[in-house]
Amino acid sequence: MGSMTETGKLVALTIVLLLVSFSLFPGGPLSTDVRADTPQSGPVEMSLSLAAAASLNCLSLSSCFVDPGTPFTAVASITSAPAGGYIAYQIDGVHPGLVSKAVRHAAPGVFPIEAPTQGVGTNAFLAAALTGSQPPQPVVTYEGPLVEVDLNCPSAGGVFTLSMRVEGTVGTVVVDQNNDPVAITTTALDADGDTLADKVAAALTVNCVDRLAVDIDGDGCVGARELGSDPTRGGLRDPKNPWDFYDVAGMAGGPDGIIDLLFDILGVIQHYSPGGGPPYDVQFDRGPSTGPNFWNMTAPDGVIDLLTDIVGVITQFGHDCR
Ligand SMILES: [Ca+2]
Ligand SMILES: [Ca+2]
Ligand SMILES: [Ca+2]
Repeated sequence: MGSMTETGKLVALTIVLLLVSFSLFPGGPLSTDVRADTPQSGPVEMSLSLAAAASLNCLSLSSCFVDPGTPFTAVASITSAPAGGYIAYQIDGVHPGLVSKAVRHAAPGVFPIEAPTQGVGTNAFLAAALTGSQPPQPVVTYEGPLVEVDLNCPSAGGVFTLSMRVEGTVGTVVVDQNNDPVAITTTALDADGDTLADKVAAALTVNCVDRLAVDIDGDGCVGARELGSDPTRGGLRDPKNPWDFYDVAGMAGGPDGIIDLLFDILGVIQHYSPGGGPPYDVQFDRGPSTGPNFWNMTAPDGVIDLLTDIVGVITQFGHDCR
């Protein structure tokens, strides 16, 4: 709690107990590439996202890639305010292995009474603010970024985890307004030393690796290949589109990095299902191309037909990312 006053602490704790359900969402004016999950239905939701000037790719709900040696910003936001509004926030986060360069309040116009941010230069941060200095504090329904933390991917690379936490007494279960239980089961995590255990409420993995050297979308082609100009080597594709390299598991084989007749083309043909019934199998399905090339295909659309799927895999015959 650091320098928060006792009154502020109580208010902040109350709000923290409300804000125990977290999600990822594309938020904040800094965001250049973030990943969203399915919007939650609860009255109070928080999110954790990344922003960067360049070299940021987020492809799963909880994993992003940043080039080694480049800066990025973690953004903690409120995405759904309580219906009755609120008067304070507290964000508690950890990022082991990454040292913060700055911790900022992101909504000073809404929360002018700011507790000094804590943790700059360490592996954790704590930030809290109020809408007013004395009761009755103005009640707000603000939704958007609350706290920003500047970090840097080490030149040597590595994989790091950002987490937001809530606190509670061991043995209790905190229930948020969605009735999502958050069990407080350990005192092993108590970064601020207040004897209240810390429960990891949400985490986001940051992969500090060269995105050109890895297969970010998991389709079998590394980024450098997908951005190349030779389609037979995996080029003229999108390193973030997992559906644009039609390598499947036909004839009981697995995806093998090359699109051939026996496994891939025949595999799709054998699952021909223009109506979506048997022998439909989603792994052989693709959605229509978005261009400019036929193989720039989209997510499975529920049918395996001639003009999209079979033609789609045939146009990629011989394309090789091995
Ligand atoms: Ca791709
Ligand atoms: Ca194959
Ligand atoms: Ca299809």
